[in-house]
Amino acid sequence: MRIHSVELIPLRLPLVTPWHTIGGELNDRDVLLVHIETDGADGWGECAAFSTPFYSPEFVESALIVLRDRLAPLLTAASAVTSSGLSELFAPVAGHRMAKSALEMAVLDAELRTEGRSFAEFLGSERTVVPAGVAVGFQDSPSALVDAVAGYAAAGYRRVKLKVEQGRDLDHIEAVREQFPALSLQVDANGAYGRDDLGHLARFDGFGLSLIEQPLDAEDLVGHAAVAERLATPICLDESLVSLHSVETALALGACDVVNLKPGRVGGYHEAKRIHDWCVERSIPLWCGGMLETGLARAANIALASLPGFTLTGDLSGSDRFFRDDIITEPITVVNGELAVPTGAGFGVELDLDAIKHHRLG
Ligand code: NPG
Repeated sequence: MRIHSVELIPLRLPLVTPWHTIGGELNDRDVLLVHIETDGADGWGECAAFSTPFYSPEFVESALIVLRDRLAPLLTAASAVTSSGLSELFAPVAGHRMAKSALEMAVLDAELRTEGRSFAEFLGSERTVVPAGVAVGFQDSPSALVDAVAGYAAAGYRRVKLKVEQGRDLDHIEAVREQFPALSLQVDANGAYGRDDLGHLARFDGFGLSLIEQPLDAEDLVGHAAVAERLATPICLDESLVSLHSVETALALGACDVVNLKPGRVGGYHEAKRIHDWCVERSIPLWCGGMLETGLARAANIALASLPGFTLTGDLSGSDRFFRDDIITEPITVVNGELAVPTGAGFGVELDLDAIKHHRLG
């Protein structure tokens, strides 16, 4: 297919409640959308980067520059583009995986809409629903955390992930576990601990957690191997895994037992599918991570998570978890603890152009 134009649309979407995380508090989700016009259907993509580089080196403005000045020109200059050929087309640009993933999404959406196929069908998925899981940000006290978890449990969420760091961990997890003895519970440290904290982390083993996510720095695979050796609770990596190669390396070193797969972080859905297939062959449990996506990437992630290798519940919640006013026309809703896999062409959601106009930055 030929790409006629690439439009970059920065948005600021207010969050339903502030999100307290490593490195601060978010009141809004700044997000960059990509809209392409082709000789077939239009396509839409979404960049996972946040407004500041607190989670990964990329951020909205860096992605905007890379997309505008580096990636989009490669795309519009090519005489024939396929989503599966983009990693080669984008090879002159090192890194910037979230920016690349946003453009890949738009091309994939356009391809599938042109063919009238859904993303789930393209992936070869057979499930019609996936379980809904929720991530809960830091709360001021264990009791506030228990209240927040109670709300999500009542809304039907099948598993809950808590953020943890030194000083906001043992008593917070304990309070939730005491109140919800049977809840499927996991924790995410976003690299908040160090190699000296192994003894402290070992105390997490008493809470019946399904996993501990990214306890140490993203680059410290050797340290993670030591944590995995010491703890009975499975270790999952997030920030450390940026490609199939890094997944292979982490597994080879014994740095993790479980993979959190985020398409934006690994450069797109094609690489995500390769990682999925590699993990399935080796029986490595996978789940789909979340980046406070709008309904667009959320819909795509739900389809991805319907593949058989996703044996654990992901950070996949309804639109109302984060946004009062999402940018898709039909919100994504949790029904009986599950989310429906979209069946429409492309990612299967329609963009609300008025909402996009309303929230557009600049
Ligand atoms: O459900 O979309 C969601 C959010 C899940 O916690 C979540 N994402 O580290 O996995 C993470 C995390 C995150 C949130 C990272 C905000 C960075 C910023």
